[in-house]
Formats: sequence, C-alpha cells, structure tokens
Amino acid sequence: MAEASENPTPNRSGVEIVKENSRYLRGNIIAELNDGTDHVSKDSYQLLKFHGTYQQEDRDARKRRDKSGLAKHTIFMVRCKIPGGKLTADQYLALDDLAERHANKTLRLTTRQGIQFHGVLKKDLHATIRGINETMLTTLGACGDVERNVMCTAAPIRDGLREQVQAAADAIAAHLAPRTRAYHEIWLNGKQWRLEDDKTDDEEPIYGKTYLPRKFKTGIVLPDDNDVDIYAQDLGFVAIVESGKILGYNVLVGGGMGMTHGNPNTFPFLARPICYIPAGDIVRMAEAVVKLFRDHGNRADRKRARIKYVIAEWGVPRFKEVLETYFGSELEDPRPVEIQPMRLRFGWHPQGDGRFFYWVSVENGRIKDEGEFRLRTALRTLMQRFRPNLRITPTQDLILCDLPPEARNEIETTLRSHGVRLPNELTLVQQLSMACPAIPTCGLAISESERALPGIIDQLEAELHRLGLENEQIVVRMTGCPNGCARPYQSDIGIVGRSGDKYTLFVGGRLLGDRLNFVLCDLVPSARIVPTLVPLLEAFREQRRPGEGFGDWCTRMGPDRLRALLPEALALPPHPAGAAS
Ligand code: SRM
Ligand code: SF4
Repeated sequence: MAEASENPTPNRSGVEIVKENSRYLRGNIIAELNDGTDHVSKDSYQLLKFHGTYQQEDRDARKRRDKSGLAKHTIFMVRCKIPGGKLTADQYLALDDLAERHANKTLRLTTRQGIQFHGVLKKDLHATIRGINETMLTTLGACGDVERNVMCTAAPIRDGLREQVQAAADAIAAHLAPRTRAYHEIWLNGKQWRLEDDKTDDEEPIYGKTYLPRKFKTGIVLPDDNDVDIYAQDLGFVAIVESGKILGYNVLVGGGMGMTHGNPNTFPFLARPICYIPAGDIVRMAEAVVKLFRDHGNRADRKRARIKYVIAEWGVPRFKEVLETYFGSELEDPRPVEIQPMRLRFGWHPQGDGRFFYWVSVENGRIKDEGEFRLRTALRTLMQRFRPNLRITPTQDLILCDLPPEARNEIETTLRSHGVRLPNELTLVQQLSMACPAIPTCGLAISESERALPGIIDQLEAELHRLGLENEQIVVRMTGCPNGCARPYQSDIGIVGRSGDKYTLFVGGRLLGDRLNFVLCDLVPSARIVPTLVPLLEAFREQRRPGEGFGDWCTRMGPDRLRALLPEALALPPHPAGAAS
C-alpha cells in the first residue's frame, strides 16, 4: 500500500504551507489562545478548523459597530463530530449546558449529523472544547482537510443491518481520525510540545504532514433508505444485503456540492459507482481512497481540491485502476442494487425490539427557545425524564430512541406545551426542507438562508394547499451561497444565495438525490421566489403523468419550456453558474 507522501508539489496553496509548518496542527495556537485578544491570526484560523472550530464574525453586529467605530465582534463556531449522529441523553444534556454557558444558547443540528455551537467567545473556547471532550464526544477533525463526520443511516430499527452500518461508520471514523497529539496538548492536558518532541514523523501515518488537499466526507447507507444523500459523499458505501445480512458494499466516489457562481471550473457532481468490496474490507477501502486523494488531489487550487475533480478528470476506469494500487488487489465491479429514497418516519414508530422511537422535526436544525416556541426546554425536559438514546438525522432532525410504549403521550404533551408542533401537524414540504445557517454567522454567506426559509415555506405551503398539492414530496433546500451545505443541487427546488436578497432558483432534483437539478432563473428577490414557482406548480398539476414528482416533471419539461411559463423579466437566459452533471 502507498505510504504517506511528503513530497512538496511545485505549486502549492498557502494553506499547504501553513499545514506543513504547523508541527502536526500545533502552530501558534496555544500562545494565541492566551494572548488576551478576542481573535486569532490567519494561520491559526486555518489550523483551528482541524480542531473543530471556525473564527467568525457576528454579521448582525457589523453595521452597528462600523458606525460606532468599533472593531468587528469576533465569535467562534464549534462543531462536534458524531459518527452516525449517535449520542446519549447525558451527552446531549452536557452539550445543552455548554450552549447555555459559553455559546448563544442554541444548538444547531447539522446536515452531516453533527452538532454546532455558535457565538462562542475566544476566552470560552478552551472550556467549550474541553467540556465537549468530557462528555466523550470530540471536535477533532469535525472541520479541516481530513475525514469529516462519517454519516450513516439514522432510523434506529433493530434489524441487525443498521447496527452493522453504525459499527462500520464508527470504525472508519476511528481509523481516519487525525492521530496528532496536538489536540490533547491544546485542549485537554495542557502539556506543551517541546523541540525534542519533533521526531513525530510517525504522528500521522495515513495523512502525513500536510494532511489531505481538502475536506473528505464519507457516508454509508442501506439501499432501501438513502437518508445520507449517498450521491453527495466524497466516498459512499451502499450495503449489498442478502438474506438479511450485509455481504459487502458498492463503493461510490466523487460526490460534492460546492461551486462558485460564475466559475465553470467548479461544479456539483454526483458520486460514481466504482467497485464492490466484501463487508470486512470497508475500513481498508476507506483508507485506500483517502490515500489516493492525499496523493492525487489538487494542492494548488483549493477550489478544485475535492476528489470529485479527480474523478471528473480521470474518468471511472482510470480511477479504479489507480485505486487498485492503493487497495492492494483487483477490484470487483459494483453489484446491481436499487437505491431507494429516504424513508419518512416522523413521529412515533416501533424499533422492532419492543421499544419505540420518536422522530422530532427540528426546523433547519436549530434547537432554541424563542418566545412561545421553547423546543430547547422541551427537549431538555424529555432528556431528563426518559434518558433516551439519540440520533441526529442527515436532515437536521432529532430521533429520541429506545422509548417505552407509554412514553408517547407525555412526549407529545411536553412538545405541545412548549409551543412545538408535532411532526404530523407540519406539512410535508416543511418536514422535508432544509436551510444552512448563513447570516449572521457564516463568513461565506452572500444571502440569508436559515432565517429566510421559514417565511418562504409558509408561502409555499399556502400555494400547495390551494393547488391541492400538499401531499406531494417536494424537497426544498436553501443555502446562503453556492457552497451547497444543505445539498440544494439534488432537491426538487434549490434556492441558492446569489447577491444580497437575490437568489438563483434550481429545479429538477428529487428526494432520492440521484439527479442534479438545473437553473430555472437567476437573481430572484426573496419575495418573488414563491410567485415565480406558482406557474410551474400549476402546470405540473395539469400536465404531470400519474405518480410523477415535481422534480421529475421539471426534468421532463426541460429548462426552456419551464422558463416559457415564467414572467418575462425572469425568463431571461440564466447566469452561467448552472449545476454541472
Ligand atoms: Fe458546509 C463551508 C456549514 C455541510 C459544503 N460550511 C462551511 C462553513 C464552515 C463556512 C466557512 O467555511 O467559513 C459553514 C459554517 C456556517 C455556520 O455559521 O455554522 C458551513 N456545512 C455547514 C453546516 C453546518 C450546514 C448545515 O446546515 O448543517 C453543515 C455541517 C456538517 C457537519 O456536521 O460536518 C455543512 N457543507 C456541508 C455539506 C453537506 C454535506 O456534507 O453533506 C456540503 C456539500 C457537500 C460538499 O462538501 O461538497 C458543504 N461547506 C461546504 C463548502 C463547499 C466545499 C467545496 O467543495 O467547494 C464550504 C466552503 C469551503 O469549504 O471552502 C463549506
Ligand atoms: Fe455558509 Fe454557504 Fe455553507 Fe450556507 S452554504 S453555511 S452560506 S458556506
């Protein structure tokens, strides 16, 4: 198997130099954490990502502070890496407590089954990350150029298969976690690195000194429940099940959403099937793909540094050939398998072992108390009362697991009495929608997302109801920029921040996530988004074939016929930032 490559590439991005000089992610972090300022340097900003935290600015405060001549209000986002989104009630309660003491009193469930804190001040960063570790969770590798949170199918059905998939996710996460001792030194035991310690070349046997060219994401699914959006993963494993057992996995490589408006060299891409492996080889395969990416990913241009661009440039046959050299043996072709969309299981369901789970719909993943709506308190109450095990879903929701049959009534009463609507009181379009955080925390946001989507969904719900389409599975995903954190390019309707209050509208994907959508129109003001979609929904209702979904219909119609339905001003040729296939 190929060994860690330390050869400098001729043309490397600045981040590559920062990583190489960082002594395995130590850099100057300890000194800067203690320098009495509210922020860190550019180099530490890059290195801190690997430790699971991003320096951000409170963008709501920006105008006010600019006017008063104040410097920007620096805050930190802290992300927990939780394979398969699996945690205990005690861990959740400890995180909730940290959110109260050190963050903005909210918890944010992510699209990769993680949990984020927002608004942490630099002076509280150490206590926050240490506190997370005391609960036996980690932030190491939640961000940065390494394997990110490993996702797997979330519903806690006790069928023997899901347990196996979770165990595989845990094993990959453990194997590909950074091995540097820097994390412990900085956040846990305070023992500082000394010059004589610098014989640590063995510290990262898989990654080497410069880690990966860019982030790397892995997901595992059962074929009848594609809840992790397997086609969006850098590396996806689809279980091949025979006689109730997982025999092996089809390996898919090259999914990714990020693109930059106006830069045709960047594009969303769906993962391609490469090969089949026996179940016992899953960790070995994950390591082989990571090493291939380590050595062949682009280290000069970070915008082109994802494994999807390796696949797009090489094609599948060459990729498979090179992968064989890393894996160490010939690879079988993928096995035939039919992948089904995510199964909707909101509310109360049997697990198959006499216990039940309750899937709570969390709007855009934000757990908060705000006015009459007190989801955070309700969840804390339920955690203390039932101590359920938990699963965070890839759709930013929370599942309370292992509940006794008699718990249902009390759960529903508690949610209701805290102003939280039960999943069956929400429309399908709301249950299925997702938005990324965007403004005020995300430094890359061009437009609002998490705060804008609820209003858009309200309008859309009313129109769908008027048209009798309220039972359609229409997936709406919104992001504040084209990076695609809510995976908007696979959904029936994608709303992507373009310029302030204006958005690019995409249509034509679907819940299964196996098809990219395309640009319908560009620069649509937020107030015009739903009115723009209404003529399409009306035509869909009239012209659809039996069983045809909205995204399927849009794809059959094609962009030109759809644009002919729009008001003239919007039917202009779109901006060239369309999703590539
Ligand atoms: Fe993301 C960057 C939030 C899932 C593609 N993402 C960011 C940052 C860290 C902004 C930054 O770099 O300064 C955002 C922090 C905002 C904030 O204030 O919290 C951010 N991404 C998120 C989360 C929280 C969105 C959410 O609604 O839950 C998700 C955290 C997942 C986790 O727990 O690890 C999140 N991001 C995704 C996904 C979806 C996925 O992985 O399934 C994608 C698309 C898949 C992909 O990677 O291609 C995604 N995020 C990006 C990109 C584009 C990368 C690219 O290839 O170009 C960026 C920008 C970057 O890396 O430079 C980005
Ligand atoms: Fe930020 Fe863009 Fe990701 Fe939204 S999609 S969280 S705006 S990087």
